[in-house]
Amino acid sequence: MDYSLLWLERKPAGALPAWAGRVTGEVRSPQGRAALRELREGLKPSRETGPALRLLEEQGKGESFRLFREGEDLILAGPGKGLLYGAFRLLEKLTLGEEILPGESAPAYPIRMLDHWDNADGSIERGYAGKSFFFREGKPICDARTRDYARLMASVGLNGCCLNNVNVSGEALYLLTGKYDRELREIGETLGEYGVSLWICVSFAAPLEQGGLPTADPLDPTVRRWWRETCGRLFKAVPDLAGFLVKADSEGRAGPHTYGRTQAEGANMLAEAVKPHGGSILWRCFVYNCTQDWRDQKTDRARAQYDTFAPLDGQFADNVYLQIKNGPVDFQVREPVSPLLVRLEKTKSIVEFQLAQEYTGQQWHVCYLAPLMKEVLDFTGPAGTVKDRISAVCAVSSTGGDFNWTGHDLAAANLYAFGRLAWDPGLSAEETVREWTRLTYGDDPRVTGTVTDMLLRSREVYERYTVPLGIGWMCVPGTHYGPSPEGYEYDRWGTYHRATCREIGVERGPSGTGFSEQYGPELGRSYGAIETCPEELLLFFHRLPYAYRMKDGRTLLQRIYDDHFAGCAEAEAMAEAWDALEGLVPEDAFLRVRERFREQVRSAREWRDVINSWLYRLTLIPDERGRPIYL
Ligand code: GCV
Repeated sequence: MDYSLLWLERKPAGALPAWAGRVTGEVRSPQGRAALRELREGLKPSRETGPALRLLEEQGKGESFRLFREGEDLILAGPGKGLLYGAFRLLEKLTLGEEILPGESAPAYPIRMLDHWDNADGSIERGYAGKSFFFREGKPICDARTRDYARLMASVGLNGCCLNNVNVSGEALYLLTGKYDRELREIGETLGEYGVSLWICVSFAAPLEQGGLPTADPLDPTVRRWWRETCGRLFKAVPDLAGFLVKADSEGRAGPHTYGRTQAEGANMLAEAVKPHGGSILWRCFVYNCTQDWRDQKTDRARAQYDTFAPLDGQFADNVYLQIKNGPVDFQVREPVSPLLVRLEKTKSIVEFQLAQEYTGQQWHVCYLAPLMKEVLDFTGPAGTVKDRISAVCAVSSTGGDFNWTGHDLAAANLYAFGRLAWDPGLSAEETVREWTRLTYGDDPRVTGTVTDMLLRSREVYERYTVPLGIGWMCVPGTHYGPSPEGYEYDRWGTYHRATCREIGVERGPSGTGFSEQYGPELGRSYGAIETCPEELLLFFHRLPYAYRMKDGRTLLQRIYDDHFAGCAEAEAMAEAWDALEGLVPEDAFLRVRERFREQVRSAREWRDVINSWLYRLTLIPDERGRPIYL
């Protein structure tokens, strides 16, 4: 096989419970049958009589499962999808050697999906793991990998897949028009067997671009009819289609604003068209001015999504989900939680994480994202905690056609953790990383200890040698890899740190852009005052002189210098720790990861030297410890 099965490679071994010797069940649904198949393949039952694992398929569309004992038998009960999730959970627990306890499990959210930014030509926007396995030469494809992808998804409880890039272009524009119905139906059925629904991205301008109409105005009756008829045909031809994901009025794409309409008018028009088919609309909130003049100090990109969408709360149809990136700007290694996630009272929302490590090392650097996801899910704002307020979760996928799916072997931990947290946001980042490490590399404590430790520290290490204290955006424009402290500074994207020889940062408190006030009075006050703002976000919220004293007495500049030295040294130490695992993990994995660490260390040193020397040249304030800081 030209790809691995990641955490599904390991199967239960050793002394299994008596019931594992026989697996029976009357299952009707495709997912129920898949559950039975997975259990038989995983447990290799050898008896015809005696204690058994029995599957009981119940009516209904739910996703929960129950486990209970009847004499010597273990019963796994639930609707088809529930059986599937239960089967994978059971196999995983047996592989980990954990006790199987009676109980019930249900997912926290009905939609738990991956958004693929795959293009029809086989490239992947911000893809760091090879070519698309969904598209080849301009066409969607369905093959054995599609099925194995679905198995991997189901094994961690994920149930949705959006096939194509939100920036819909090329042949992907015709996914809507009937040209690829057969391929979409096939992909939908294959994913559906494992409980994964199919979504596609559509262009808001489709009536104009594909439909030949003179406009895409959402209030125009001919446009509305076009969408209704297009959906009528498409949903019939592709029965597993769950709906559309839409990037509108964003980074140059058309949307309702193009026609002087609101975001609600745009989203609701599509919602009306998909509703008769049980479909939903995932409407992205990534709407901001991407043609800003850097001299304009009033416009603050961080404010944009809240300012656009909060006033529309209550105006969206019930099959619209507002899709909100985890932070107010764009997937930086450290941002505050998007205030919109804790603001909407009457509108469904879906949080969007980015497993594709666009700004977090592009799957060359190790950066375990579960701590970031937990920080977001557990964040409490004036209207409650994110995990209780959202209705769904999604993540930009990190997968591609590479052997290991995620470019960096250790980046698979992010995919795993996302699935587990989407099912149960109460889990901890530690629990998920320990599970993943043991499932992937076995139980040698030297391996599990090293790998879990480095993964748990990796985000902060990355943050330290790149952009500490919430400053963000010092990466190379376009590629977003490697340092370029002023790369985005005089550009149009609204991503400024406004560093001079005296000060650095954007003032987002009440005396500045007022962004902090979007968090309501209490939190707003805390973020808005320098003394109470969490230090890790200090330069996100405040503009400060380099001589500002941090809580530990160091100056701001010294802290930035120190972070770069420390982060880089930690990256070097992580690489050495990995080297010490030679012979303890499979050789091919060892070599792949070692190659990645070499690049991470090279890049970390570059970050350290470029950022520190740029600051030194700007300020002429030397490092108090006299370390070499200029190239
Ligand atoms: C898919 C950032 C990325 C773009 C991406 C965009 C988005 O700007 O750099 O590649 O486009 O976010 O999330 O829509």
